[in-house]
Amino acid sequence: MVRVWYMTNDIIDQRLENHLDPPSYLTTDELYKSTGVEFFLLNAKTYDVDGVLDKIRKDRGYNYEDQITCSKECLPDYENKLKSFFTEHLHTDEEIRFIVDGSGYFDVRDGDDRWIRIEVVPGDMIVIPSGIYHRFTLDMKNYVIAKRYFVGEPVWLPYNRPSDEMDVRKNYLRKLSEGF
Ligand code: KMT
Ligand code: NI
Repeated sequence: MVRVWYMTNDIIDQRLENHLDPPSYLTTDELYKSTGVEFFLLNAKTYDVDGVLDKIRKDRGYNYEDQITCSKECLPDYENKLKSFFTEHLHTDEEIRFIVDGSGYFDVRDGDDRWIRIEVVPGDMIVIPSGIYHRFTLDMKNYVIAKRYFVGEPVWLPYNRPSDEMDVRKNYLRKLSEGF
């Protein structure tokens, strides 16, 4: 079961869960309604043969795929990359990740600017809409392998907050106000 919760603003270690006191969880439906983030639960053992991932890729036109390993040993420029992943930013396109090993946390802002933390584990596919402020961190295991998808030529460029003047941000806020 995917776990999604509101975060405390008092972060001592970004790799911990950082719950409110008491913890306050959301369902994936509530997550979608308050952020537009989509979530698919796939089978981590059979995804390459069961056709579910293939169907999502075809339906959504994800014609680009690669794989990223985030660990001290495997990710070039590890410290700086992790710092930029955790710096609040947005993109001009969706950020689509399918977790195949390890785990981590995607944090997204809701319409009231509260941080929502989404735990990702093998079999989880997350689609973060263009124009939403977000960030990513590893957890205490310091290890994740994710497949990345894209429509067309990939653009991974982050635009750090504030980027409120960008059309993609304005479009996101319009969709949020219309309920997606
Ligand atoms: C990103 O863009 O934040 C990442 O690719 C993080 C690693 S994928 C879980
Ligand atoms: Ni990003």
